[in-house]
Amino acid sequence: MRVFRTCHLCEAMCGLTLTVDRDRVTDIRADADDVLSRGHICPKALALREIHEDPDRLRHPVRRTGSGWEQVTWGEALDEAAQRIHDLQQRHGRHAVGMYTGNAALHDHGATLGGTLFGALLGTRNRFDANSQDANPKLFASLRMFGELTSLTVPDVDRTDFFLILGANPAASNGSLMSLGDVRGRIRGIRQRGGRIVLVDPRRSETAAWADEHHAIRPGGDAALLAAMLHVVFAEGLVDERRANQMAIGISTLGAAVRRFSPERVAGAIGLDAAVVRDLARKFANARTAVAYGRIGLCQSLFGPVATWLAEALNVVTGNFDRPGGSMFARPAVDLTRVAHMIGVQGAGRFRSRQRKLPEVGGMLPAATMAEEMETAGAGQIRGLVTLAGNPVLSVPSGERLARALAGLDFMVSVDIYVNETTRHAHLILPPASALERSHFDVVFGALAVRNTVKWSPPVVAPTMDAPQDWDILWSLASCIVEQRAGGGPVGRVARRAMEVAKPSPDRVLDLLLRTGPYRLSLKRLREAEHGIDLGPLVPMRHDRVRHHGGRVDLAPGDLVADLARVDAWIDERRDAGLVLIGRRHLRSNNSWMHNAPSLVKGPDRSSLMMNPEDASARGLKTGDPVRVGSRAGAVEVRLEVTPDVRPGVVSLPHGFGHAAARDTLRVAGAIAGANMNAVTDDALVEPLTGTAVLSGVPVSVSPASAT
Ligand SMILES: Nc1nc2c(c(=O)[nH]1)N[C@H]1C(S)=C(S)[C@@H](COP(=O)(O)OP(=O)(O)OC[C@H]3O[C@@H](n4cnc5c(=O)[nH]c(N)nc54)[C@H](O)[C@@H]3O)O[C@H]1N2
Ligand SMILES: Nc1nc2c(c(=O)[nH]1)N[C@H]1C(S)=C(S)[C@@H](COP(=O)(O)OP(=O)(O)OC[C@H]3O[C@@H](n4cnc5c(=O)[nH]c(N)nc54)[C@H](O)[C@@H]3O)O[C@H]1N2
Ligand code: SF4
Ligand SMILES: [Mo]
Repeated sequence: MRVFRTCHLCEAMCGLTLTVDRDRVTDIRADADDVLSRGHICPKALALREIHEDPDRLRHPVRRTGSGWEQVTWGEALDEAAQRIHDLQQRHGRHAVGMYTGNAALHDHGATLGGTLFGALLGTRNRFDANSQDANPKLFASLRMFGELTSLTVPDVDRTDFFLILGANPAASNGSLMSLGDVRGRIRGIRQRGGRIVLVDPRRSETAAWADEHHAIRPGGDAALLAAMLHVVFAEGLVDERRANQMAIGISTLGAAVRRFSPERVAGAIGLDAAVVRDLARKFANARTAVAYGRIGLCQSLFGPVATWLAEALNVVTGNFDRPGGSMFARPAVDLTRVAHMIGVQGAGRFRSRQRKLPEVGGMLPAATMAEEMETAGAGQIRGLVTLAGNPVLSVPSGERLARALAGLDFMVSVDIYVNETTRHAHLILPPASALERSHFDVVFGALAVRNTVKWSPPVVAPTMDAPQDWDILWSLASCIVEQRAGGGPVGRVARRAMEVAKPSPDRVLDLLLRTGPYRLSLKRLREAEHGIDLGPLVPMRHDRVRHHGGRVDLAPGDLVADLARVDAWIDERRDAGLVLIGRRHLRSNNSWMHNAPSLVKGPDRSSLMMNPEDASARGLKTGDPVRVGSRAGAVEVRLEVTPDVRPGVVSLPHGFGHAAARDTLRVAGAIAGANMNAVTDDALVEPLTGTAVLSGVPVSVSPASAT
């Protein structure tokens, strides 16, 4: 039997054809007829089968004992978890229980909706998610510029003549906050049409091979670069006055704010020649259409929101906003913003964390403050934690400190498929059934696609009896907590029963969202379209997506303009010859959790520290040497890889490694181990407007491992 399905592993949403023989997946290949991916696929898709069959993947709930893990029934596990959560909230207030939701929850509509509803039921202010290591600067810039947190632009890759990519490596990541499907075909298509691709990245990444130009910027330099490009655009009369005035307010304030950032002034700090900056600004402004797109490298820098704002401002003032070939909004089949409003994801800064007073974004506090909120006694201290589809020990800065804080919690429960570096600290783990046993729909990434398409996928193999999905687990746990809140006993049991009876399926909810969405579709229609439905190229959406100032973009939000003062200080800073650490991704890896798939980890070690030959010879180091990478927060030992691909002064490590602590329960990953980059990144380093962790540009020292 053949089943067509969208891959749920990353944002590209590739269409797959799976062959199934009596509930065994026997083959996985690209679906050439998929409306978005058109036959593209990457090596990770094959790992879907390995994860499905992985003997280390949990098949039943487990409880931690003094010597290991014991199997418990679903009834026992849910009752115990609910009781412990309820007790902590009763004794210490509702904020005493925290929740962390990870990236994997975004790739399943049941977990996305279930996680949000469950978080709301907990009623705690201490909710965290992966976005504070990821997209919050983009969300914040959208809130300020468009008046809406979830109005996220995507580059119109299919029609642009000039694609400026800053701090993204789609050749490895397959695209982020731009779902491309056919990543390579779509991006390389730009040059085939005679367009240009310019990459700005401290490392000559895999994407550099697709680009016409690569500029190795100093980490953190993008805000200054973009301000200088805007300086040139204003100074040389390259503003598209007609379109800019029609679309935006604050143009002259922006022009005045960037006046002090001449290319000559920023050149030394960003490590690029003034002539290069000038030339780039002119080419961008003079291109028939152009789009500046910034991602992780910008969002994880010291200046995430400012850099993101300036990139979008460049699109707007050059007339490249909300028009084909420029920066546009998707028109997805499910209106993400409406869903976000329904579940309370809208503002920022409405409340702050207890200790460091860091702001929430979309109802979530920065995860960089989790450890201190657990360690610091007093009202509001986090004593219990729920994790859902996340691995913060490997994904949040100062990961080792966080691991120690987790070990000190009164109670922790994880909804996860593995006993890993994070969940090993849980008292109970509640595992959902295999992802191939559930239907699939991309609520989030459908709203970020570079072409409007929609697809629903059926389960690949029949759901196992008694094996709940994330949605079911969260709903059941919520029902048990409601039972406790109603005082247990007969009243409690009735309350629980009522909730269980009322439980809709995620697909029921989806059907409703589709029917009330902009295309008035239904689940039935999607079931019939097994390769998806093409809804056409991106269309102008400004009047719907820009929700303030009569549909006009604010080009000069007060707090972002004010934050340019930090960019000034950064430019004028005296720099020593020290090193800064940046991250990287590899096509065969996916954050922290796919190293247990044998086909993905075979081959060379991909967890090395990359260093420029200049820096290596200054330290007497060579490829293969074990080295110690250290910062204020911590140190790890890794193997060195000397390469001219990173610029001098910069070293690069991938995140998501460091599996030694879980080697008994993740046997494949444990054998390759690698080091946890986030043992070196520092939870004290956050961007002030959003509290987003600064994971790129972290000051480090590197020395021979034997010297320590
Ligand atoms: N230094 C550094 N740190 C980073 C980054 C970086 O670039 N550099 N990137 C950041 C970014 S962008 C992100 S998104 C985060 C990601 O970090 P997190 O979201 O914290 O974690 P992931 O590594 O994605 O781990 C996903 C977890 O979900 C589990 N899982 C997988 N499938 C399922 C499922 O179907 N259901 C459930 N319940 N669990 C499942 C896995 O076992 C794993 O525990 O990392 C961030 N951290
Ligand atoms: N194969 C694979 N695919 C993935 C993931 C994965 O782990 N593996 N993770 C998924 C997730 S959760 C996300 S969020 C996306 C992220 O997708 P991308 O945003 O494409 O992320 P990266 O591949 O980490 O590329 C970031 C690039 O920024 C560069 N950089 C670092 N600092 C700076 C800086 O200061 N300025 C500039 N200009 N560049 C800088 C780095 O060298 C790196 O090449 O990928 C997703 N897709
Ligand atoms: S690119 Fe992403 S969506 Fe496509 S097959 Fe690979 S992991 Fe799956
Ligand atoms: Mo991410």
